[in-house]
Amino acid sequence: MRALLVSLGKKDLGDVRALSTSLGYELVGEVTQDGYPKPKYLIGSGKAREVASLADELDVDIVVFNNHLSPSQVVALEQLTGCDVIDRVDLILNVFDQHTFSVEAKLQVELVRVKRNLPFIKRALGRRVKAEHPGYGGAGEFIINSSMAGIRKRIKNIEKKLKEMDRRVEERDLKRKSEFGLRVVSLAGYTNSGKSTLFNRLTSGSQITSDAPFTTLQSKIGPTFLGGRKVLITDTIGFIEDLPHSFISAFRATLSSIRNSDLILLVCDISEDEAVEKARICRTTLKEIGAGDVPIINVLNKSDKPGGDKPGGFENPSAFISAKYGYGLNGLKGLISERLS
Ligand SMILES: Nc1nc2c(ncn2[C@@H]2O[C@H](COP(=O)(O)OP(=O)(O)OP(=O)(O)O)[C@@H](O)[C@H]2O)c(=O)[nH]1
Ligand SMILES: [Mg+2]
Repeated sequence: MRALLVSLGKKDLGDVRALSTSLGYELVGEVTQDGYPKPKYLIGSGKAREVASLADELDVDIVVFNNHLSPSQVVALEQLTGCDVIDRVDLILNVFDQHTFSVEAKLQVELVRVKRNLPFIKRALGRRVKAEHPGYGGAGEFIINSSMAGIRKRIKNIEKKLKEMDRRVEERDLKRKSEFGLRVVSLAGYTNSGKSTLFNRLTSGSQITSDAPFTTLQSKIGPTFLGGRKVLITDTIGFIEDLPHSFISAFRATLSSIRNSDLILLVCDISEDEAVEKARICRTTLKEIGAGDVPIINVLNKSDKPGGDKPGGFENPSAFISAKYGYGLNGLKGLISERLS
């Protein structure tokens, strides 16, 4: 699938490139524009026409926006370019679909998708039904309302199931603490920063790791021994810039392992130029998921890579490690023991 990336504002293109590549898209061009969002196409009309002619010239199948688009902007852009148009949220959802195997993760992704599609469905349904059954308050209105009621019922149903899962997870976490006195250390951080690689190092676990965003979508818990004491380590879904609130509320149960932990290891890929900015995004997301009061250790990972030797901008205590090659792990374990005691 040949893809053209479009971005409005000074946004980093790294995430959208990585997400597109992991979906197998061939990136054939990029168009960026500075300035404010416009109602019709998000980008200016002149720029939108430029995108359309470039899409034609480069034989593009899909136009991927690095921003959020409204339903009417998607329709307008599809009409103008003659290509499929998706935005940043669709892109993330498509990547999630690839790695979603558990019932819980499937429900969470479905919830985000159904809620997101609601205005699209209402619009499309309205057009079709009203053409067949015209007249306000007539049969057309009735069909639209009853179809929308079915979709809303599905949303309520998923939310109920997820709430139940959330309750079970909270109960289990509480029991671990109160009955067994176990301390829980959670791995959190930007997607692809090396959380699962570190999890495997600390617990001898076998979490799947790969150089692609959102490889992990489900929480995993494993034991380790620190200073002769058993400690539980959890690995979970990574964060990304501009994650819509709908994801955070849908993934509440999955993220509760972070919320209920005694200590967070904020895993950062220190070799990236955006490391400090990504850590800031993660700290904001941690607050949004209700984990703002849990103490944090900055774990500066991938220090073996070129550019991985610059601590600039990180507060103490920070541990320099390479989860891949196993450097710095004893220092990190010492720091964890110290913070848990
Ligand atoms: N060079 C180097 N590569 C690393 C290091 N740690 C992890 N990686 C690589 O970085 C990529 C991502 O690692 P993961 O452990 O899957 O990262 P993650 O944070 O769990 O990613 P998601 O689950 O997708 O959010 C993989 O290709 C790892 O081999 C490291 O210390 N050094
Ligand atoms: Mg992972």
